[in-house]
Amino acid sequence: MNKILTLCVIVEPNRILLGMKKRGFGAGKWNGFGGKVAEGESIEDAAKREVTEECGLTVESMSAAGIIEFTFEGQDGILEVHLFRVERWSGDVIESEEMRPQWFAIDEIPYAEMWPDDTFWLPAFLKGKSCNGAFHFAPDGSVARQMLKIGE
Ligand code: 6OG
Repeated sequence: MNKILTLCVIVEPNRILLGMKKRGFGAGKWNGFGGKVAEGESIEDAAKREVTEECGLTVESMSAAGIIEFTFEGQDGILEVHLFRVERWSGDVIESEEMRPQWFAIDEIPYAEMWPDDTFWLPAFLKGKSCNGAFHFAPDGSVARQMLKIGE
């Protein structure tokens, strides 16, 4: 079964806000903020809700930046992750039960402690491009196959 998720990346010209996932799927990795879309909720509303829940900020403006599908060897189902670029926000960054947020300089992104797909699409995303694609993970957690279309 397909699951629809969101992933919001909060960016400034020279830095990016990531969160260290403290528990659950992807624990121990830095990532953007996001999660599952609840029943009856729009994908945009879900994205904004997760940003507030996970790092305390209120999204003031964001734009859709592509969809990436993730599959895992030996497992049924697809994770359909909707990417958003958060351009304006308000409030203060607050650590949550799920995430420990931290700003990183654009040239110091901790790729070695992130999902391995990020090295493929995040550099283009940070240049303002849209990223659509699919990643298939091997049982050891590496990317076995990938397809990526970088847009405007
Ligand atoms: P919860 O399970 O906490 O939402 N996510 C991924 N992000 C990247 N960069 N790569 C992946 O490769 C991912 N799989 C899931 C989507 C999980 C959060 O993690 C993202 C959500 O923001 C497999 O509700």
